[in-house]
Amino acid sequence: MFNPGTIYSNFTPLVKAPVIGYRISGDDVLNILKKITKKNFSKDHSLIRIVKIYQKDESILDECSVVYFKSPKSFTGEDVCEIFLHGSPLIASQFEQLLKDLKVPGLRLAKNGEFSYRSVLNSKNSLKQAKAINGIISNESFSGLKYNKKLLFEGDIVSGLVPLREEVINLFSEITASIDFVDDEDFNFNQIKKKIRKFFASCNNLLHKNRTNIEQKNICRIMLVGQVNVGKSTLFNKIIDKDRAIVTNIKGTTRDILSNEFIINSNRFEIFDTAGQRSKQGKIEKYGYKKAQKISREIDHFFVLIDQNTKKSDISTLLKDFLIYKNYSLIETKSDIYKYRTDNIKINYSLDRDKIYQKLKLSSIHRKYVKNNDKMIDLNLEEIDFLARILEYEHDIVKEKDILIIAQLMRNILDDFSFEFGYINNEDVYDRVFSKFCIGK
Ligand SMILES: Nc1nc2c(ncn2[C@@H]2O[C@H](COP(=O)(O)OP(=O)(O)O)[C@@H](O)[C@H]2O)c(=O)[nH]1
Ligand SMILES: [Mg+2]
Repeated sequence: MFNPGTIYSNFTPLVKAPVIGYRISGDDVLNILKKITKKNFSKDHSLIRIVKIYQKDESILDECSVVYFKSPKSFTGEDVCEIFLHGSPLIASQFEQLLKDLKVPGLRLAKNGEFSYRSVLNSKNSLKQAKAINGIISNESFSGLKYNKKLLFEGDIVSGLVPLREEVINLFSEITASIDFVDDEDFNFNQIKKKIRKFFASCNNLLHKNRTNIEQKNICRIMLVGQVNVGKSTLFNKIIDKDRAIVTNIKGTTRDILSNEFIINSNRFEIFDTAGQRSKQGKIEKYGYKKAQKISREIDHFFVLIDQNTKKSDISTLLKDFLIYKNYSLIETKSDIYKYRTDNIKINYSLDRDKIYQKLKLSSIHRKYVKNNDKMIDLNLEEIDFLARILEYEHDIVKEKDILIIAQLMRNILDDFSFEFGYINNEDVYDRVFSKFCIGK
C-alpha cells in the first residue's frame, strides 16, 4: 500500500568510503534543502551544486555535492534530491539525526524498494523495469546483466514473456468466445486443445533454453596452495586488491579458509586462500588444511606457490593432498630476495595488481575453464521462476474436458501474467474477442 510522506535513505552502504549518498523523495524536498543548506534549489533542476549543510547548532555538518530533480523529471516522479556526503559513517549518522530534528511532518526513512515502488506508481517505470533494476544490480552473469539492461532501457516489449502473454490473451479470448457462441462452427474444442498444448510447449522451450544458458558455469575457481610463509596470503590480498577495497564480501575471517570474488576483463573468478601445510600444524590450521582439501574438488585451477625452501617432495604432497592433476601452475614467490634458475612464473610483492594478473595468465585460464561466457538470454531469474509456476497448470488443463474449467484455468494464467507485467485488463481480452472473431458483425 502506498504510504504518503517524504522519504529518505542512503543509497550507498554506510561504511568508510569516498562518499556516502542519500536520496530524499517527496513534496518536502525543497523545504528540507532550504532548511539544511539555507539555499533555494527550486530553479536548479538536475544541476550539481556544492553547498554547506548546517547542523542544528549552526556548525557545518559537511560541504558536499547536492543535486535536485524537480517533479516529474526524477526517478520517482516526485521532487527528489541526492546528497553526496563525505564517506564517514559518523557524518551519515549526524545527517540522519539532522533530518529527524527538522521535525518535518511525514518525513521518514524509506522502506526497502520504496523509491522504485513510487517510480512505478508514478509511471516512471513499469513493474518489470523496476524489477530489472534489481536484476542489474544483483545479476551474477554478464548475459543476465545485458538482458536486464535491455529490459530497463527498452521496456517490457523486449521481455521473452511478451509472445507468451500475447498467446494467452488470444487463447483466453478464443475460449471465452467459444463458450458464448457455441453454435458457431469456427470454434472447435480440439482446435483449442491443440493451441493450449502449443502454448505450453512454447513455455517449456523458452524455460529450458534460458535455464540452460543461465545455469552455465560462468565463474572460474582458483586456489592458492603452498607451505606456510611462502606468500599465499600476500598474493591473495594483492589479487583481490584488499588495500583499495575494490572487493567486498570477504567470506569468513577465520584462519582456515578465505575466499573472494573478483572480476578482471569481464571474467569472473573466485579465489581461495588456504592455510599452509607444515609438519607440525596447530589444531586450527590442521582443520583449515582439511577444509581446503575438501573444497579442492570444486577448484578449476591451482596456483602452487613455492620458494627456495620448498622441496620436490613438498610439491608432490601438495598435488596429492589437493587431488591436483594437470590443472596447476607453479609460482615462485619472493623473487626479490631469491634468485631462481627455472622457467616457472616468478612473482614478488612489489608487482602491481595488473602485472600479477598478467603473469598468472588469468585470462587464458578463465577461457580454458569457462566456455560461452556471454550467451544471449531472454528471461531473467525472476521470469524463469514465473514461467515455472505457469507450467504447473499444464497437467490440469491438458487433461481437462470441461471447457468452463479450462476457461477458468486460463483466466488464472492470464491473471498471473497481468500480475507479472502489472497490467492486461479485460479490455485487451474483449478487444480481441470482438476484432478477431468478428462478433457483432
Ligand atoms: N621479500 C618478500 N617477502 C614476501 C613476499 N611475499 C610475502 N612475503 C613475506 O613472507 C611472509 C609470509 O607471507 P604470507 O603471505 O603470510 O604467507 P602464507 O603463509 O603463505 O600465507 C610475510 O612476512 C610476507 O611479508 C615477497 O614477494 N617478497
Ligand atoms: Mg596465509
